[in-house]
Amino acid sequence: MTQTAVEAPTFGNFIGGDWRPAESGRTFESRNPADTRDLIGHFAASDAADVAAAVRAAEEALPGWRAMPAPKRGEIMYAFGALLAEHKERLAREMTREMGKVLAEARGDVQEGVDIAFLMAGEGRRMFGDTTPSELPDKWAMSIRQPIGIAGIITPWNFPIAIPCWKMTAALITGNAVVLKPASDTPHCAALLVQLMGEAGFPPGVVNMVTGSGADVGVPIVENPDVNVISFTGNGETGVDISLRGARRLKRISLELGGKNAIAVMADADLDLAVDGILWSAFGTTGQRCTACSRLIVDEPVADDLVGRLVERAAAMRLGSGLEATTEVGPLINGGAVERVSSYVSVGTDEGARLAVGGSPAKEGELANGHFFSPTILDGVKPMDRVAQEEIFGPLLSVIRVDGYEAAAMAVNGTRYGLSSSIYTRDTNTAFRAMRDFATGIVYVNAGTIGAETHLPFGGIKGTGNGHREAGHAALDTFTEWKSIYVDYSGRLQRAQIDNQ
Ligand code: UN1
Repeated sequence: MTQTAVEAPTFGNFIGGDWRPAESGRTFESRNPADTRDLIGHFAASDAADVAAAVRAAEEALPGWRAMPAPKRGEIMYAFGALLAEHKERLAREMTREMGKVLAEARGDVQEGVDIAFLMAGEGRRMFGDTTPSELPDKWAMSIRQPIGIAGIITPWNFPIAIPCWKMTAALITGNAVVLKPASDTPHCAALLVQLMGEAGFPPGVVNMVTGSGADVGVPIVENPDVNVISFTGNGETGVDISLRGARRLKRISLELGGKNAIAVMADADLDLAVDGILWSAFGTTGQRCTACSRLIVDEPVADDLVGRLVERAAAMRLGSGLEATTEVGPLINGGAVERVSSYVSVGTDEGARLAVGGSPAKEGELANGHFFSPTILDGVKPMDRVAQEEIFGPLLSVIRVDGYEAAAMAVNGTRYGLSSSIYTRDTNTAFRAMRDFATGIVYVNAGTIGAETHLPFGGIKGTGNGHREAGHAALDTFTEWKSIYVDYSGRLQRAQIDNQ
C-alpha cells in the first residue's frame, strides 16, 4: 500500500488544453485518508498568476464554444458521459483511495457524473425558452437562453466527481467556458476528470482546472473581473465570503452550503425500514454528505425501540479502507475532521446528551494510520443544542425525542439550514403534511435523506444556499441569461400597452 514520494506522480494545472506546473513551481500532496503513508501525488500549489492564465485560456475559447450549436456541444457532452462510464471502475477506485468513501459509493459518485452528463447532453437539444403570443397583432415574442461567459466552479472533496460534473456540465452545455478549482483534498480525482473531458473533445480552453488553496486560487477566481458566474459547494462561512466579494462585481453566485438534515420517525412507521434508512443516511459516506442525516426526530412511543436497534447496528458496523469489500464505513477526510467530530461529542455530552454508542476515533489494528471515527449516536439531544444545530459533517447522529407530528415538524424545521428531510410513516395524510410542511429543498417519504437523483433540482432553502438549484433543468438558470426577443412584422409602429387598449 505504501508508496514512496519518488513513485508518486506529479500533476499540473489544466490550462488551454495543456498540463502546466504552477508558475511558482510549488506543489502540495494528496494522501489516502485510510492510510496516510500512501502518497497519491503532487499537485500544483497555484496562485493568482495561474488563475489569470486559466481565465485567459477560457476567454480565448469562449467565442468558438458559445457559437457552436448547442446540440453539437451536446454530442461532446455525450462522448464525455460515455468515457466516464467506460472509466467508472478506475475512477471509483482512485476516488476511494483519495477521499475514503467505500467503493460502492465511489461507483455511485461516478455514476452521478455519468447521469448528469447524459441529462445535460440532452439539454443541448432542449434548452427550452418560451414562445408566447404578443399582445399586438403581427408580432412575435419569444425568450432564449444565452451563456453568461466564464464560470468559476469551486467544488468540495466529498463528491469529487459528481459535484464538479453537476456544475460543469450545466455551465458547458449552455455555452460557458469553465475554470474549475477542486478541493485540495481531492486534486487527483479532478485531474482524472478533466483529462477525460479533454479526451471527450471539449476544445482546448473550454475546460480549465487550477489546483490550490481557497485563499490562493479560490479568491482570485471569485475576484477576477472576467469570471461572470461562480458556483460553489462548501461551508457556510466561505459561501458568505464569496457572496460578498461577488456582490461588488454584480456576479451571479450559486451557493450550496450544507445542511442539518433530519429524519422524522412517527409511531406508526415501519421501524425495520426506518433503521436501514437512518443508518444509511447518517453513516453512509461516513456522514460526510451535505444531505447526511445528522438529526433523528423520533416519536416517543417508538423511541426506545428504535434507538436500541440503531445502537446495536451502529456498534457492529465495520470500519476500514473503502477498497475492502467488507468495509461499511470508511475514514473521515483528514485529521482536522477527526478532531472536529471528537469535539462535538464533548459538546453534546456537556449539553446533557447521553452517548449511546461510539464517540471516539478508531485506531485499532489496520485503522492505525487512517482518520477513522466510530459511528456515534447521542440520545436525549434537545432541539436547540449545538449538536442539533451545527453542521458536523461526520458520523454523529443526534436523537431528539418528541411527541407527535406537530412537534416533529417543528423540530425538523428548527435549524438555520434547509437542504433535505425525511419522514417515516404509514399514514398517507401525515406523509402529505410533511411534504407540505418540511422546510427543505428536498423531502423524502419512507426513505433516508440522501440519494438525490440528477434530473430533479438539488439544493435547499434558508442557510443552505442563496436560492439557486443544481441538477435538473433548474441548473440551467445558474449559467444562463434570459434574452426576450420581439419581432414586429406588421410593418407599422405598434405601441405595447397603448395600441392594444
Ligand atoms: C452533497 O453531499 O453535497 O443526494 C451531494 C445525495 C447525493 C449528492 C450529495 N446524490 O446524497
